[in-house]
Amino acid sequence: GKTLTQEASMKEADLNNCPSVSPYLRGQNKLVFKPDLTLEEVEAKNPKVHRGRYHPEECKASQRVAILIPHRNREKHLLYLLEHLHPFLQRQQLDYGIYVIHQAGSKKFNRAKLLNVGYLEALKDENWDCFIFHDVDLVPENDLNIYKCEEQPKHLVVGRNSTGYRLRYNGYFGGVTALSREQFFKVNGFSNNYWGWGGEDDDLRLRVELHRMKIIRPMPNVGKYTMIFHTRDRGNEVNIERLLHEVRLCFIHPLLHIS
Ligand code: UD2
Ligand code: MN
Repeated sequence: GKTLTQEASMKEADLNNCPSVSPYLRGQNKLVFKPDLTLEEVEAKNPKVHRGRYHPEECKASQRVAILIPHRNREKHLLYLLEHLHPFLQRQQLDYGIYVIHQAGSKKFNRAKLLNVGYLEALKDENWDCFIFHDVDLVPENDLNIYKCEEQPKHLVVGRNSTGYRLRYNGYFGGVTALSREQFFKVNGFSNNYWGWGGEDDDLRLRVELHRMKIIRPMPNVGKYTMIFHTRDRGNEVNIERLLHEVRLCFIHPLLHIS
């Protein structure tokens, strides 16, 4: 006879591909943040998620997507994000896993390094096709903002509530980005050298440009996020060296420009 896993994988092989547009999408969604939300409630609402992973039962997803969330001391934000992201990703019929990469201790925060660690660790579980690098405090408002990778690196945050939903500046690449396994490998990931707040997102953009890739974005009415209010965290003070790193990079590579 066949083993259970063989049977399961045969079943999966029989499935049709998921449609190019999921029938469950709703578009713009009004977000509500309940002050007394608990993890148990979020778990109860997502019975088909196991250890942060889910895949549609009715069809075969086109990409396996890992969501990587850098984290320290933002428990409430994490809860709100998980509450919204699980149903959001399921409506998109994705085969996905959510990873929270936690920085222990109280030394300077290093978002970029955490995301590099997440990429390498997640690949030990599964040969993920696509990686979404995701701030803990950004909740997507519109499920037409598809959490899949494209031919070019994708910046998903066109606008946030706090900045009037406009692109912060030309070349802005922070918040939530989608790079395929190959794209992220090609640019050699993030720099590990940005300790504290700022610069690592612009550095990644420069890496992308150096490899002659072009950043794409969803339509402004689709790439909308609510950033849950916060002040600057202790241990993530502004990194005054951040501009120095970039100027150095642009000096070595005159093709680049800082914007
Ligand atoms: C902006 C970018 C962010 C990053 C950062 C500079 C947007 C929307 N986001 O975020 O992607 O480039 O500037 O570093 O433009 N975090 C913790 N605990 C901490 C500190 C940070 O969990 O103590 C994580 C968390 O996922 C957070 C992210 O790091 O969302 C970015 O930190 P932030 O939210 O304080 O910075 P912000 O909003 O200026
Ligand atoms: Mn933030």
